[in-house]
Amino acid sequence: MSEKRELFEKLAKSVVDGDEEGARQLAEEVVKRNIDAYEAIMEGLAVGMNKVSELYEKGEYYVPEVLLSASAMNVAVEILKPHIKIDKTAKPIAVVLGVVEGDIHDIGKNLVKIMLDAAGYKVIDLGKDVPIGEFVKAARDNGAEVIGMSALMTTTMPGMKKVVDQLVASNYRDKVKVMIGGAPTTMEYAKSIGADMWGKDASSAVGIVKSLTAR
Ligand code: B1M
Repeated sequence: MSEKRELFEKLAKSVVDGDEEGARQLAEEVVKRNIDAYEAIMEGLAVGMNKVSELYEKGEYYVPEVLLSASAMNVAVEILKPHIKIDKTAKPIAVVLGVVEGDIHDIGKNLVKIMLDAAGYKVIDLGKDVPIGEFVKAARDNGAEVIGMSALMTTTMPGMKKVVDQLVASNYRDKVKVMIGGAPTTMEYAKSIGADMWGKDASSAVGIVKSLTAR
C-alpha cells in the first residue's frame, strides 16, 4: 500500500476511534508530507465518518462515541482546510448553504462547503438549525444564485419545502436555484418539493452547482 493510502486509512481509523490527538497528528503529517489536503479529507476523514454512521445504525455506537468521532474529524479538518488548493479562476458565484431548522447534523453540510470553497464559489454558510426565513433573506442580501439545504432527519426535511414555498411566495423563485441533500433525501423528494437538484454526496455538489449556474 502506498504511504498516502496508509495515511488515509489511519485518518479514517482515528475518526472511527474518536481519537482526537491521533487525528491531529495525522493531519499534521499530511501537511508536512505535502499530501493533497482535500483528498485526505474526502478519502480519509469522510470515509471514517461514513463508517461511524454505519456503526451507529447497527447500534454498535451510541451518541457519545459519535460525538467523539465528529470532534476528531473537526480537529483534523481545521488543520487541513487552510491547505486545500482553491480554484482561483472560477467565477465568484454566491451559494447560500445551511442545515434546515430543527436539525443540527452538520458534518455532511461542512463537507459540501469544503468542496464548494475549493471550487472557488463564495459560500455563505448559515450553519445548522437555520430558521426557514434565513435562507431567502441571505440569498437576497448576497445576490446568491444557489440555495443549498441539508437535512438528516425525516422530521426536518419538510423545512426544505417551506423554503421553496417562501421563494415562490416572495416572487424570488426564478432568481435562485435550489439544491438539496442529506442522507434521507432523494432526487424524487427534491422534485416533489420543487427543488432543482439533489446532491448525492459532497463531490457531486460541485458539478451540480456548476450546471445550475451555467449560462
Ligand atoms: Co443523529 N440521527 N441524531 N446525530 N445521526 C441520524 C441522522 C439518524 C438517521 C440515526 C438513526 O437513528 N438511525 C436519526 C434520524 C432519524 C430520522 O430521520 N428521523 C438521528 C437522530 C434521531 C438524532 C437525534 C434526535 C438523537 C437524539 O438526540 N435522540 C439527535 C438530533 C438532534 C437534532 O438534529 N435536533 C441526533 C444527534 C446526533 C449527533 C449530535 C450525535 C451527531 C451529529 C453531529 C454533527 O453533525 N455535528 C449525529 C450523527 C453523526 C448521526 C449519524 C450517525 C451520522 C450523520 C453523519 O454525519 N453522516 C446519522 C445516521 C446516518 O445518517 N446514517 C444520524 C456522515 C455525513 C458525511 O453524511 O450527512 O449524509 P451526510 O452527508 C453526505 C451526503 O448526504 C451529502 O454529502 C455528504 C458527504 O458526502 N449531503 C449533501 C449532505 N448534505 C448535502 C447538501 C447538498 C448536497 C449533498 O446540497 C446542498
